[in-house]
Amino acid sequence: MPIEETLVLVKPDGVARGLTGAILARIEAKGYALVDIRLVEPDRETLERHYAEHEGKPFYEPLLEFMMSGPSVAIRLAGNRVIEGFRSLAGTTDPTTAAPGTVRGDFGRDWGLKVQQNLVHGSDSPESAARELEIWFG
Ligand code: DAT
Ligand code: MG
Repeated sequence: MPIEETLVLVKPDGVARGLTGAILARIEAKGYALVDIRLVEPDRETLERHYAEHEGKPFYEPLLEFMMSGPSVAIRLAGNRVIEGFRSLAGTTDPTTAAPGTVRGDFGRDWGLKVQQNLVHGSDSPESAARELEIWFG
């Protein structure tokens, strides 16, 4: 059983809406281990590194602005195949159509929604996880 680590962010909308606890409850119920957790207020440079793969895309600037709109919670999370497992728990990127039972499907609001307001981030590969954990936890 490959024990992995991944980076999870509860994004500014999740923190502002008071959903951090509900999201952590799902993570803990799944059995994942919290290795480290902290409240973060990233500067633009940190976010440019984190979202480097999306530079130049139409949603890039609004995404960075949104991520600087308030604090996030950064979590170093460990577990068996946790990289893929957390993304399954999070649901697909657009909350409008994310499956019920997922964080984005259950908590993503249908009204006034922007795709970037999808509550959580999870690394998408072992390479991304290593890179992102270095950015957020050093
Ligand atoms: P994910 O967060 O599911 O890994 P991603 O890496 O493709 O998705 O995109 C990063 C974030 O950018 C995503 O959480 C929300 C935002 N985003 C992605 N596609 C978007 C789009 N078409 N319009 C607006 N925001 C988008
Ligand atoms: Mg991604």
